[in-house]
Amino acid sequence: MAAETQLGANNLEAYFMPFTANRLFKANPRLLASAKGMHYTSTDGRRILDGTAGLWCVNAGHGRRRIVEAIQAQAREMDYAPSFQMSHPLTFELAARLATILPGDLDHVFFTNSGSESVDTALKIALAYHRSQGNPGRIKLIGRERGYHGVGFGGMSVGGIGPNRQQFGNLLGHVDHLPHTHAPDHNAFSRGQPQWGAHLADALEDRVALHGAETIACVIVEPMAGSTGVLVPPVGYLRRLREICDRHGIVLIFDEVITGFGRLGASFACEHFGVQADIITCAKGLTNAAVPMGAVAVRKHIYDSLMDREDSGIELFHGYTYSGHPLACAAALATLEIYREDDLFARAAEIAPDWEQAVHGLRDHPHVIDIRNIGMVAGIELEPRPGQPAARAYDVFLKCYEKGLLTRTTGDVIALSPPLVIERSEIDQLVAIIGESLREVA
Ligand code: PXG
Ligand code: PLP
Repeated sequence: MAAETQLGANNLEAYFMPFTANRLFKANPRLLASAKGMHYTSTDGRRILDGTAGLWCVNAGHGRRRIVEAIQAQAREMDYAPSFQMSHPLTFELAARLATILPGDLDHVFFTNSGSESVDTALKIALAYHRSQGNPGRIKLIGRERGYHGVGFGGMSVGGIGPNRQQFGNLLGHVDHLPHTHAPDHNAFSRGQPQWGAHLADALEDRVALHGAETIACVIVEPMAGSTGVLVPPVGYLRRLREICDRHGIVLIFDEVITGFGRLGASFACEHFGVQADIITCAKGLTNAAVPMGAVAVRKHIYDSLMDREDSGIELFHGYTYSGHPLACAAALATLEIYREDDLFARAAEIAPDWEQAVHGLRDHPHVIDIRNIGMVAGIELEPRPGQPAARAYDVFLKCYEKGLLTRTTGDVIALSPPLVIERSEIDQLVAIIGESLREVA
């Protein structure tokens, strides 16, 4: 055990950081102390513009009083209620509220604590659904290259980011992947959805021909792939996936952990693209990230199929200690109120054209080889430094942070997703800092 003198925030050793270069970070730590609106304040007292809504999750901006007070009041009233064979009123209220904004007949909501748990839950519901339909042979899960579906074994297996899988080796079986949709030769510097690439969805027909539809449970995709570096779906691509799934009785899952709650300028990507998924996963913006929470919404026919049985036993052998945690429900209900009162999804749609214009203004800056955008998301791809993939973008991230802007990089892509409350002047400031940083890095 470490000596007592080593305890405290100055000893960085004990904490094993997630998805972080631990040794590099601990040699030069970046610690945030407080947050309000569009800004963080670091422990060294600097004000930092939040260009990433935390990790794509603080959609309504930081420190919203209504959410803080809802959490405080709930903590005083009841800390926890068991989630199995018991519940509390807020879970039902929240599910019903969500059903009113969820597209189509996505009317039933299962609660989790994160996007990763939502993904594993959605995959399990798809499998259980087919079984309830008398199709126990439908067990294959189809993901997509470059997909990110969190870090559980299910999400990792259907995911398509090499390093996230390769370190672990032991993945789920019966998984296949569609090709990714990134096509810079055709689509570089597209504004919004690229025109070329709807036919890439036809790879699903090839998978059906290969495996047989009667073996395939579901297809899971991010409607817009975020973590891999902002890949916007080509016009017509998602609709074509939907058609092929319909033709073959395959459950279509949209992983809306990033795209949910206004990020694209609509409640969900389903609504934005006019394509109905059978199951959607969400998390992040559900509580404005104030308390961890995720959710899985399923269409009526899936829920009904699971409920339609003779016995009176448990219909789904799945759940979490903290499914529908009271503090998370209180935070989510307050968050949904803010989204409605501020009409925040519409606001995102309204400022998205200015956002697009501003980020594409970086086109002629050094190192830039592509800029992609949709809603309040942008990806700026840099030419990698020879032999040092991701190093240049990481240096831009560090420069921006020094200059008071939080960005996120993945490979050589700078990914931007500010809170939806960002002002036009702040968009200008954000773009100016990135521009300066691009000029200063080698
Ligand atoms: N699915 C999708 C589409 C996601 O984007 C998850 C699942 C997993 O959610 P949890 O809550 O278990 O982390 C995500 C999460 C980044 C970044 O900067 C993206 C995520 C998380 C952290 C960082 O790209 N996405
Ligand atoms: N591991 C053990 C030993 C447990 O008892 C439980 C839950 O009771 C879990 C894991 C799962 O934890 P959670 O429900 O928080 O996901």
